[in-house]
Amino acid sequence: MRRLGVVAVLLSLPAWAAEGNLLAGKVPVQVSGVNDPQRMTDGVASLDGDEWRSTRTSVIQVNGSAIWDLGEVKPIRAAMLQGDNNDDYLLEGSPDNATWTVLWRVHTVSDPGMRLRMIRTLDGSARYVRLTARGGDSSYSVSELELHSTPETMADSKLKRQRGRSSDELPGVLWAATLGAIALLVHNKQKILWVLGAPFVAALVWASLTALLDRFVG
Ligand SMILES: [Ca+2]
Repeated sequence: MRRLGVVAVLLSLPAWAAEGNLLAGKVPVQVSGVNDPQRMTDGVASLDGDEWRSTRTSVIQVNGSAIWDLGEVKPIRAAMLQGDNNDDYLLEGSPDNATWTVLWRVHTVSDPGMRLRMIRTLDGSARYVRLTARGGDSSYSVSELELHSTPETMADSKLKRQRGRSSDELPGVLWAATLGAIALLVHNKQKILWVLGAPFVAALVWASLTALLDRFVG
């Protein structure tokens, strides 16, 4: 019985952690020119000041957009967005995915890298929410976006932050190099190659495993 209680608490943790965030865990219903849009609503932001293009960020192309469906028209009173510092982001709302009004013009900030912007004085409502980017240096990315119907549920301190890696391609390259090195050693049965190559292969295996863990754990 006690074990069941623990399981129930664990199962309720994601909802509890995302309390009040209308976008928590939602994926967009429409995406154009936006890479990895799920990263904007997975509950994990970049470290403040982290680089704009990383495994924590969703890169938005010029004229790119993402649209989320909240299921029904809901009041939107507060929002926060962590994005590249020197660009403007635009959040618009719609009752029908056809007519749009501006909910929040997200301003630039002077400190470099991924930076959090928050607002608690919004007075809009929407079923559909659209995010686009403009201005700045045309290098747009967002790591997390939250919308709240009441300002009280939104808090900077509740937002989890983790450093992103600069590239998704590195693990693939590492695994290819590791498998290639192992195949070479197996194929060449000369002892000297094993002696010289073993530390290299061990280092590659270690780098590949840590890159894999980094991808799935953090
Ligand atoms: Ca995120």
